[in-house]
Amino acid sequence: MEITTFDEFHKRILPAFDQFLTDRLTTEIKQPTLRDAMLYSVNSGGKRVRPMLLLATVYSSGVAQADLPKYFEVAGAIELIHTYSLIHDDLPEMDNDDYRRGQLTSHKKFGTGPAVLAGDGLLTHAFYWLAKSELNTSKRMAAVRILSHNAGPMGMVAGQMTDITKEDKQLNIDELTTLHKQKTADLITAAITIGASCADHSLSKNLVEYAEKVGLAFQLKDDLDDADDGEDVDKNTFPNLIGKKETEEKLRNLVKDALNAVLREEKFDKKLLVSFLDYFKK
Ligand code: GRG
Repeated sequence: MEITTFDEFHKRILPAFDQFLTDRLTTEIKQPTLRDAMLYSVNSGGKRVRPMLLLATVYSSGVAQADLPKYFEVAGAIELIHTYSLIHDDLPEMDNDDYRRGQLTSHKKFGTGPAVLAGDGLLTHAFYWLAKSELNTSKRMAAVRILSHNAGPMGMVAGQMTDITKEDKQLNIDELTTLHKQKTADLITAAITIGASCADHSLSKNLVEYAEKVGLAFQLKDDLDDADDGEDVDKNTFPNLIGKKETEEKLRNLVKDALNAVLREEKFDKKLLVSFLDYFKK
């Protein structure tokens, strides 16, 4: 039966994907403290938005549901990178958070050294999974190239560096947009573009535009949610820079642009990526 909404897709695919993550990390990581720390953060209640976007893009490109497990290593690699970035972001020398997703952060549970190493392990292991995946060589190389470009010093790591070094300086709109694009949007863009390229969908300007708009919208929604909770009062965020109302307007425009971009995409079933946009209305 065809899956027509992102929520339904998430519900149907997630159990097997979660099992895959746990089984593979449990069998592959032999060092017990490292294994425990890596599994603790991977299984601490993340929404799995990035891997599900990757798999939804694969499915929307015409791959059958039964064949999606062939893409679990690639989708898993994105989740490992995302998890490492959160562990390191929470460290005392970065954001210094005690809790994430309602649970103790990695360094609070295991200590700072083990938390750094759990992050290092997840980052490196992501590329092991990409290299070992069932996809053909050119698809694997494309995935390695896109992920290292968007998650590394040309993408997410650069954004994080700007974030921690410009903490005391008020950034202007362009600087803040670049920071958010790198820190948050680039990994989300990678999920969608890797999904398309793995599924032989010719990567168009439209899909890249959808991915970039969704990536930035993701950060704006997170900033608005945190502002509602009274967090981030003196941080570089859009609500602090341009106000809540204007940030909401900006978010609506990003979602509208993302919708228009994906609707222009040819030879692609648009239903799942259109319905993902409901995420920004919640
Ligand atoms: C340490 C190199 C390095 C990078 C850290 C991602 C990041 C860069 C920092 C996190 C800061 C943050 C909370 C940004 C807001 C957007 C975002 C990435 C939210 C968390 O993503 P979700 O909502 O998280 O997908 P879950 O918990 O569902 O996995």
